[in-house]
Amino acid sequence: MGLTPTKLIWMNGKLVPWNEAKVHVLTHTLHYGLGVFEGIRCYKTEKGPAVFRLVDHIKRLENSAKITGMVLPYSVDELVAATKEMIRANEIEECYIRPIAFYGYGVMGLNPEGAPVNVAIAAWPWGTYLGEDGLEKGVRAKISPWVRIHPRILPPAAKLVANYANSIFAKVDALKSGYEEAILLNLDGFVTEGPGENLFIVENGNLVTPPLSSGALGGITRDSIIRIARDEGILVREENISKERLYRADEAFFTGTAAEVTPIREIDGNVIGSGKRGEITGKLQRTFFETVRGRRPEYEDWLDYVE
Ligand code: PPE
Repeated sequence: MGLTPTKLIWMNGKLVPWNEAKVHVLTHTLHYGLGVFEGIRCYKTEKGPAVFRLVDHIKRLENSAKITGMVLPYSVDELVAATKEMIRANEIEECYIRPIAFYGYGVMGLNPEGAPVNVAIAAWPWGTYLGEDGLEKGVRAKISPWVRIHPRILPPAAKLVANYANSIFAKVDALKSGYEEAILLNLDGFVTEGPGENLFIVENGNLVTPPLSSGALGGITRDSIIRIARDEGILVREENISKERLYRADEAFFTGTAAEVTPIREIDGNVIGSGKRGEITGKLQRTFFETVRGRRPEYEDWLDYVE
């Protein structure tokens, strides 16, 4: 993804010009991977730019930090205010927001004690994650030869920088094999998620998604889709999904801040359902986009207006 710079990045309490938001090469997290981050989207609405579930994302950042033993030098309220201040200063209507907390310069060696905790929040325009075509027609996915990190190895419940090496391996393998996205199984052979998305299937009109105990991240889009589906009268179950069950699903889709709601039309060469965006997937996708763009009063609580 080529980056399109915006004007300012919030860094440790100040707005700094995009090109000046730099770190030292002896930044602790750069060497050992112990940093935590978030991915959030801001959408254009009739009432101005609105950040989708901002507080929930910042709370997850704080929880990721807690899981890894990092103490954030800012409160949730301060980071929520900083995010909105940064968007206003950049005068952008739609963007992807990337808060990151990392151990900075000061100590080397594995023990991060004594390294300062730095926090930055950047934003840039980011279109569709898996292509405009993907949103409409669905993507082709491959079950990864890489196994999703087990909770006794690294904490899959945290958005820990180091976890993403596992995701990158799976993503690159899928792309090299001619697919658009990967699906990772856990050590027991059950479906967990994509490298940067949660996964749902439709079976006989019901939604099924792997439980968080499978090793999937507690996605905020996942949570939103569960709520929307239940409100629309669709039964949602959290159950282990085997590879075989995945192959014979009526519909399948990914959810994520970046990926939004992206249908899956093929897995390992097996056509899923009709090979097109499924009916229930399409319905949930429509409601999701109406929600984030402020056209669903019942989900208005999820929007944090910037102005
Ligand atoms: N699982 C993983 C591993 C994951 O990284 C994400 C988000 C999700 C599920 C979905 O979570 P949520 O965004 O709360 O619905 N992945 C972020 C990073 C993507 C990237 O390529 O960078 C994102 O979507 O922002």
